[in-house]
Amino acid sequence: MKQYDFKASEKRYKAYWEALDLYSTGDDREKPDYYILDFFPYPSGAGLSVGHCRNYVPTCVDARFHRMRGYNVLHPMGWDAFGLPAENYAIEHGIHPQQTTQKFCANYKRQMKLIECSYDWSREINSTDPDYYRWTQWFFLLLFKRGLAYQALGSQWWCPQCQTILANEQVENGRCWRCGSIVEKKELKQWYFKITAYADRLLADLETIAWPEHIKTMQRNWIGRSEGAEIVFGVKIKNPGFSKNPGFSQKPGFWEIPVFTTRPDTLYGATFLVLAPEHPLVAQITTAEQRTAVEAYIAEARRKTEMDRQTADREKTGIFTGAYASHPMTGAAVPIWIADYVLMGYGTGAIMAVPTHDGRDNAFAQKYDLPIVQVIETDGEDVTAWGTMVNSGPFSGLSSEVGGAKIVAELAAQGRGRKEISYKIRDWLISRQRYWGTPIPIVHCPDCGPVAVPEAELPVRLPDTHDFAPTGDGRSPLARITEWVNTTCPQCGGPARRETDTMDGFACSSWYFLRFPNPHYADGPFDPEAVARWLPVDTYVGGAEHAVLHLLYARFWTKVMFDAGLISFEEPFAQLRNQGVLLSAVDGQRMSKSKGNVVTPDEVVARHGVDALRAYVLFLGPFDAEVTWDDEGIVGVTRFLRRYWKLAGEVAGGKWQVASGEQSPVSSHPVSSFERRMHQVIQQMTHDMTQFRFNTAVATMMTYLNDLVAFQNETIPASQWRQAIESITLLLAPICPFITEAIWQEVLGHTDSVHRQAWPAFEAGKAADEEITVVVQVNGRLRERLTMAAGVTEDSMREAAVHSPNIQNYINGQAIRKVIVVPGKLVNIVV
Ligand code: ANZ
Ligand code: ZN
Repeated sequence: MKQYDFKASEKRYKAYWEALDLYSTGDDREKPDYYILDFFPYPSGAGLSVGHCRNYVPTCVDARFHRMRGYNVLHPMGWDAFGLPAENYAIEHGIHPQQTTQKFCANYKRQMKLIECSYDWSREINSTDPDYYRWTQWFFLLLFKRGLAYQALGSQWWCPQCQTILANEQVENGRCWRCGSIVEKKELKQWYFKITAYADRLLADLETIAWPEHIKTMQRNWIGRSEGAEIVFGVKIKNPGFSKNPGFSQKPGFWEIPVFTTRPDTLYGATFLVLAPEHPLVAQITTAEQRTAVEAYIAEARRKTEMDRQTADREKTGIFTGAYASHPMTGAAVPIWIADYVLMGYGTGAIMAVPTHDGRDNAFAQKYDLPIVQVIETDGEDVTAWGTMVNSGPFSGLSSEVGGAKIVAELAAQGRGRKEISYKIRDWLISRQRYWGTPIPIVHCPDCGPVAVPEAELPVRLPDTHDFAPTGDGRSPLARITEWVNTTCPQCGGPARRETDTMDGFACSSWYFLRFPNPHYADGPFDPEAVARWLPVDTYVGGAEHAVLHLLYARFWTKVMFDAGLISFEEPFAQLRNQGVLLSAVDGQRMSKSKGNVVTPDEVVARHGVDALRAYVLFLGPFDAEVTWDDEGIVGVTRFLRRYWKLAGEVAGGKWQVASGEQSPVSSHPVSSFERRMHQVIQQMTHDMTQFRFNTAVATMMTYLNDLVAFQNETIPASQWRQAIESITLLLAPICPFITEAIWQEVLGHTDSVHRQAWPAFEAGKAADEEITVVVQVNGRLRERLTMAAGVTEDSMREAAVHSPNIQNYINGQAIRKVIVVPGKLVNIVV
C-alpha cells in the first residue's frame, strides 16, 4: 500500500467538505443544541501562531465531537477589529486602519481555514462593520437611557505613548496594557458605564457558573467588596495660619473626616489618622509651619504610580499636617498625617490608623514614633485577627464582632458613623480619544445637554479620513472633522456638536455572542427567538488574561439586558475554559511576534500536514497547562499517523484476520480481550473529550494503535478487526479530520463522510475489566470463591479475603497468624 499523502488528502477533502457544507449550524429541532464559542479575536498583523492553535484547535475538536454526538452545533467566528493596535499600525505605516484590519482579518480567516477549524463561516461578523456597530451604539444608548452611562470629570490614567485614556482594568503594574509605557494621570471629561451598580450581582452570580476557580477569584478580588463602617472624626485644632481663608470657621470640628474601616472594633486603638496626599481637606487643615513640607511631600507622591504606593513591603513615608482630630469616643487629640499608602480612590481616602492590629499602620507608627495601643486580645499569633476587645472603655470584654457592631450603632445614633460597604471596582471608563472605534452616539447641545442620537439615525458612521493621528491634547482626532462634528440637536433642532470620543473596544465584545445565532438580523441587535434557543453559550474558550476585562464587562451588559427585559438569562457563559499559554522552546517565553520566537501554523502544515499539527497541539500537554512547543516532538505524531494508515490498509487488505465466523482462541470467553480493549478505548475517549482532556485523548489513540499492532499475532475474526479500525477512525476524526476521512473512504470503502457519522458507542459491560475468581482458604481448606478484577493487587486480595463475612465466620474471632497470597489465584489464611 502506498504511503499516506497528506497534501493530496488536504486538497481533495477541503473541496469535498466545502461542497457538503459540513460545518453549517445544525437546525434539526429533534436534536439538542450546543453553542461553542471562542473569545472574539483581535486580528493582528502578525497572523496566527501555533500558540493561537491551542485555542482554536480544541474548540474545533469539541464542535466536531458534539456534531458526532448528535447535537446541532453553533460554532461561529468573527472579528473584534476596532482598537488601538490597528490604529497604531495604520499611523506608523500611513495606511487607513480599515484597509489593514480587512487584510488582517482575511489572513486570520485563511489560517483558520488552513488548519480546518470547523466554523460556520456564513455567520462571520466584524465589529467595524456599520451593520454591527450600529447595535453597539444602540446598546450604549440603552445604558444611557437607563442612567448607566454618564459623563464625569476625573483624573484618569493616560498613556503617553498611545495618547489615550485607559480604563483601570487596562493599567497593569502602573503600565499601559498595550504598549507597556508608564501611565500618567490626566484630568478630562469622560464617559463611564456604571458597572459599580452591578457589583453585588456580579459577585453573587459567580456562584452560578462553571468557571475556573482562579478566574472567579480574580473577579471577586477586582470587585473587592469589604464590609465595614464609616466613622467620622471631627478636626479638633483649628489652624491659625489659615484663618484668612474664606470659609474658614473658628468653630473646632467644622471639618469632618470620614474614614472607612473594616475593623470598627479597633476604634480605641486609633492613635492617628492618615489622609491620602490628594485628599481635598489636606490643604485646609495643614498648619502654616507644616505647609512647605506637606506640599513637597504631595509633589513627590504625585510621581508614584498607584501600584508603587500599594506595595506592602515598601518603606512607609508620610508627613504630619500639624492638625489634630478628636477621637469620637474618648475625645482624645489624634494627630492627622498624610501618607501615600492611603489611596484617594478607595473608601473615603482617609483611614484611622491602628498600629497594633494593622501591619502598615504599625510600620508607620514605628518609623514616626506614634503611640501603639493594644485593643484586641487574639488567640493565636496573628495580631490582625478578630478577638476580644480590651482597653476599649465600656466595650472591653466584648468580642470583636459584638463590640464592633455596638460601636457602629452608638456612633450611628450620634450621626457620626454608619455601616458601610466599600468596593474596589470603579465605573468602567468607556470613552477613548481615538479614531478607530465605535463613535459614541451622543450630540452635545448647549441648551439640552447630552442628547441621544435617535435610534432611526443609527449608525452614527465613523467619518472617513486620513487624518487619524492623535491630537496630543487629549482630544479625539474626530474633533478635527468639523463638518462631521457640527450637527443639530435631535431634541431642539438648534446647533449642536457630536461627541467626538469613540468607545473602548471592549464595548464591541460585550454583546457579540448574541449576534451569532442570527448574524444578519436587521430589526434589532439580536434575534430574540434565536438567542432564546442558543444562549447562554455552553462552552466559552479563551485566555485567562481577560479575567477582569472582557469577562466582567460581558457579564455586566448581560445583566443590563436582562433588567431591560431583552433576554431571560443573567449570565452569558455557562461554562468557561482557559487554554494554557504556549511557550517557545527558543527562549522559554510566550510566543509573540515582538519576541521573534513565533512558529506559524503555515510552516508546520507545509512540512507535516494539518492533522499532525492539530494532534500535536493537543498532545503537547493538558489543555489548561503552560506548555512548550518543540519542533522535534511532532515527529512522534507523524509516525503515529503513518502507522495508523499502514495498519488500516493491512486490515482492509485482509492481512491480519481469520475469516469472520471462524472461532478464535480468545473469543472462547464471552468478551474477548480484543473487544474489551475497543470498548474501553471508546469509553476513555468519550470521557476525555467531554472533559477537554485532549492530550490524554491523543495518547489513548496512540496506545490503542500499539495494542492493535500487538494483536496482529493473535487470531481475531475479520469482523472484529474491521470494527476496531472503524472505531479508531471515528474516534480520531475530530482531531485528525483528513487522514480519518481518507481511511474511511479510500481504505474502508465508505461512500459518505466520516464527519457525518455518529460517535461510536461503548457497552459498559464489555468495557468492564476482566474478572478472575480467587480461591480463599482458611488453614488450607477451601472456604470461599471471590470474584475480583483482573490485575488486582496482593493487598486488595488479602483485604477482600480477610473481610469477607463468610470467612470471618470461619475465623470466628481467632487471631490471624499468617496470610499467604498467590497473586491472581489464591489467599490462604492461617489462624
Ligand atoms: C482600621 C483598621 C484596623 C483597619 C485594623 C484594618 C485593620 P480592605 O479589606 O481592603 O477593604 N483602608 C481604608 N481605606 C483605605 C485607603 N483609601 N487606602 C489604604 N488603606 C485604606 O481594607 C480596609 C482597611 O484598609 C480599612 O480598615 C483601613 O484600615 C484600610 F486592625 O481601618 B482599617
Ligand atoms: Zn438641544
